[in-house]
Formats: sequence, C-alpha cells, structure tokens
Amino acid sequence: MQDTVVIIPTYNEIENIEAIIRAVFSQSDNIHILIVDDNSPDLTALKVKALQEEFLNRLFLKIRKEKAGLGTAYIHGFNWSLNKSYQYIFEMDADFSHNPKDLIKLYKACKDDGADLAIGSRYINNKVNVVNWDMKRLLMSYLASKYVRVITGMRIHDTTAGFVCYKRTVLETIDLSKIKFIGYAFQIEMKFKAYLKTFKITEVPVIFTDRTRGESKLSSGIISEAVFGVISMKLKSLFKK
Ligand SMILES: Nc1nc2c(ncn2[C@@H]2O[C@H](COP(=O)(O)OP(=O)(O)O)[C@@H](O)[C@H]2O)c(=O)[nH]1
Ligand SMILES: [Mg+2]
Repeated sequence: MQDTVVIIPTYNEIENIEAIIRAVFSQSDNIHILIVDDNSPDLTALKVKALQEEFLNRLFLKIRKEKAGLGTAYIHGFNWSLNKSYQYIFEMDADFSHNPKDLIKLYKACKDDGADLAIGSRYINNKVNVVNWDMKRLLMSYLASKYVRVITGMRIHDTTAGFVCYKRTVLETIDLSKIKFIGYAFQIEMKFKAYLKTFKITEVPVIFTDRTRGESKLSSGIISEAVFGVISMKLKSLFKK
C-alpha cells in the first residue's frame, strides 16, 4: 500500500495510542501515519514522540496548542498531506472503533474499484453494524444518518461516518478553507461537498465497535451543530446553484 497516509486526531488517547499506531503499521509496510494531537493533558503526544524513533519517517506528529475540535484537526492533516505526495488519505479514530484491518478494503475501493471517496459504513445493506453502543446512542446515530439523507438528498447511508479514504483529487478540489463544522457535522459537510462535486462515493461495510479504553469526547454542542448545520448547509447549496 504505497502513497497512503492515515490521519488520526487525538485528544487524551494515552490508553489507545501505541496500540492503534502498531495496528495500523502492521497492515502494510508502506503506510504512513499523521497524528494530530491537541496538546492532550494525558501526554498522548509524548508517547507518539517516543514511537517516532522506532517508526522513523513513517510516523508524523503535529501538536496543536489546545483542543480545537476534530474538524479543524482533519483540515490541518489534509493540508499537510496535500503538501506531500500521498494519493490516498484516510480519516480514522484512535479508539479502535474503526478496525485497522478494514483499511485495506477502503484502500482497494478507491485504488481498484473506482471510488473517489470510500466510506467505512455502519448502516449499509439494511444492517446496523455497531457493537457495544447503548440504545440511545445507537438510535441517535442511526436517525441522524437518515435525517441527513433526507435533508441533503445524498444517497449515502452512513453520512456521519468518520472512517474514510479520500483520493487526493477530492481534497484538492474541495475548498478546505471553507469547511465550517468541527464535530459530526464536519463528516457530513465533507461528504456533501464531495457529492456536490459529483465525486464517486462508495460505502464499504464495516463493523464499528465502541471504545473500550479512554473516554468519548461527544458533546451536546456537537450534536446541535449537526442538527442545525445540515439544514443551513443544504439551503446554502440551493442558493448557490
Ligand atoms: N485533535 C483532536 N482530536 C479529537 C478532538 N475530539 C475528539 N478527537 C479524537 O477524535 C476521535 C473520535 O473521538 P471520540 O471521542 O472517540 O468520539 P466518538 O467516537 O464520537 O465518541 C478520537 O481519536 C479522539 O481522540 C479534538 O478536539 N481534537
Ligand atoms: Mg470514538
């Protein structure tokens, strides 16, 4: 797997960071990782620095001054990746909710099967492939995906998915400086922008497992950003036509 970078944003992931880095590298010798850490108080970045000696020129680290949200962490990572020669650029969580073994499936969907953007999808084929979420969280996520599908018109089942492989051209084409959202809505916005540019979007079934270590950073602010953000995003796109 050449020309590939996996961007992993981290905030207080000391319990997961080493294992996730090793698990990703064990998938292929040619994969690179960029960790974007927001100065985690649990010193996640220090662990990454120590591992950089072992994974020389494969493991990269950007430390930002303070917690500034997943969306801006990814935008930073995308710009960093576009400055290098990577052709396949991944989004992935640090907490093992996304199985590193699925990286290859998503990569192949882009490299061999013509997708511009491959989504690791929990809600495809009328299934709900989520392990260990309580009913409330599951329903919220599932209904959110349906809601976004109806409002935006995108024919994607898992619109809030955060396990994604982008072909370079997608990130080159989207104006990253105009991406507004920072939480779940960021994931929706990126897919919507790719959809408006008529890129080919493919959903690849994956099983999402809730984290067993560390804590979720989900907040109610992130949820309301998504609920209202989706409507305003759609309206703006209609006026721009
Ligand atoms: N750099 C950075 N990473 C974040 C931030 N918020 C969440 N993350 C990371 O984003 C990923 C997903 O967050 P998580 O808390 O697991 O969200 P959940 O899966 O929706 O509960 C994890 O790798 C987090 O460490 C943030 O503000 N900054
Ligand atoms: Mg998580």
